[in-house]
Amino acid sequence: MAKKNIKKPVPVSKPEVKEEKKPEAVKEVVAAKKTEEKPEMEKKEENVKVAESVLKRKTKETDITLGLRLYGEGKADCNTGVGFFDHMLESFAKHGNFDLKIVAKGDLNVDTHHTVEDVGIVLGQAIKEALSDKAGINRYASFIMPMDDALVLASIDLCGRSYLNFNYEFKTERVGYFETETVKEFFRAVSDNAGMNIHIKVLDGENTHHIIEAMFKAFANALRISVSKSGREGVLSTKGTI
Ligand SMILES: [Mn+2]
Repeated sequence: MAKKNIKKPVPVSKPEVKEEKKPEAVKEVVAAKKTEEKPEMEKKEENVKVAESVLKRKTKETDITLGLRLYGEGKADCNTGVGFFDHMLESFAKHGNFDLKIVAKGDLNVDTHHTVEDVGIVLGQAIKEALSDKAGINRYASFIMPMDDALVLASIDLCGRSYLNFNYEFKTERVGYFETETVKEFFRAVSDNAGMNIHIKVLDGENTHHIIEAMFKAFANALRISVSKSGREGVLSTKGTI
């Protein structure tokens, strides 16, 4: 790890989480969306119209409220107190066409680890809950995301079992005051809690910001495709359940 690349940590003891972002607001956002008509979606599969969840998780380290709509419009409002992480989560929502609202108050006076990992835990739980019985979806998807110098593959299987294949070592320790080693912890937490295989491979790239952003966008696109309707009936498994 090249020392010269390590920026001095920006003081993070006062994360700027806006006061008006109360937990109830997430419910209001999702509840409001329920009233918006999506006729062609609602006619098809039961799991499409309920493919959303609102979760709250509080520990001594973090307090997180998260609302997710899998078949959304790419709208996001993420306030974790870590600017680069908010940027990644909003990219994830935009490119996955999800609606995502997150208010996370973590122990940023320690570091960004707990906040990033715990948002991954709650996002994984929300994906699992929103997917319901997984009937009629593609289940698998792979996506190769170019972003300037970066080229990143994400391949996922919503199989109900967790597995993470992520062996990329970042050349820089931080982007802003986001710690790059937490990217792997984020995807591990999503995999564990959604019950999802996630493979992420960096095929090329120099710039750490680009590489991480390409990871989130590749993952978003793979998830968007895997939760999309396959046109086939039932669950895609010889076991009859996933
Ligand atoms: Mn960017």
